[in-house]
Amino acid sequence: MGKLSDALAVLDKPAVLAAVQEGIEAGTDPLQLVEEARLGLEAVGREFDKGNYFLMELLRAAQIFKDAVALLTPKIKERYGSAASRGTVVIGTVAGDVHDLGKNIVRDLLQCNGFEVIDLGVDVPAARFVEAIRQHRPKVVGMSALLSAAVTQVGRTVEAIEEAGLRDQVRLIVGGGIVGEVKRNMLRVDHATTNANEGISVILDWFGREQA
Ligand code: B12
Repeated sequence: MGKLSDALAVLDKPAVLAAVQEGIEAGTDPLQLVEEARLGLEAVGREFDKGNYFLMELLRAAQIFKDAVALLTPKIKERYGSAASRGTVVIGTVAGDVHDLGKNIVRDLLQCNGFEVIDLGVDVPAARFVEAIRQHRPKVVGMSALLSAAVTQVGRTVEAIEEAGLRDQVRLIVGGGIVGEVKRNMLRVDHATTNANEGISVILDWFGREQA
């Protein structure tokens, strides 16, 4: 791990922000800095798993990550911003799950790439996804889920979209920590990834192919 992820792993906010600033000044790709910070959060998760950290530490880590991302967002916009209007994507964290740091990064990156993003927030019930598809007619629906328990909710959301007769109008993409479970459970989604960049490029590809 690098300086940035190490500092986040020990919840040293001044060192995290200094490492981000240093990276910005050195011209490092802001998304690479986000990824490094994400690795730091992963380390925090491992400590939580082992019982060395508690909820307080998770919350503190999340806040430090947010502060780091706040410094990086203008740089991401500068580097990746696009004026093109490509269409609409609906995104949300599924019911029962309130993790949103990853979802927010994907939302910002989609906006940078010229998409209109309808962000449904966290703990989003299946019916709310269905309602948003009817209302906004997106080509793509993104679901974020980090809790293993949330895999059922991803399945329920897919079923609700199918039952509403809307499945052939949208492509479904899932991101977050439960991607492995989504694949193992063979949920009927079009793509699953733990990598925001891969997700964006798959979505760009879907929009490109449909416009061609
Ligand atoms: C920060 C954090 C929290 C914060 C969340 C703050 C917030 N606003 O999001 C708080 C403190 C609230 C929290 C709470 C809990 N947490 Co928590 N948390 C984490 C932690 C440390 C980091 C997650 C994170 O934000 N990572 C950084 C982001 C950037 O990464 P990401 O989400 O993976 O997103 C990237 C990609 O996956 C992708 N992506 C994400 N979404 C999407 C969507 C689309 C469409 C696409 C294309 C891509 C994409 O792009 C992102 C950028 O690359 C993880 C540890 C870990 N290994 O993940 C545990 C973790 C997820 N939490 C865990 C647990 C158990 C909990 C709690 C149940 C704890 C408790 N006892 O209360 C609660 C659950 C609350 C709930 N109902 O949801 C477990 C889950 C275990 C499991 N498999 O079920 C983990 C893995 C920790 C652990 N090792 O035990 N948590």
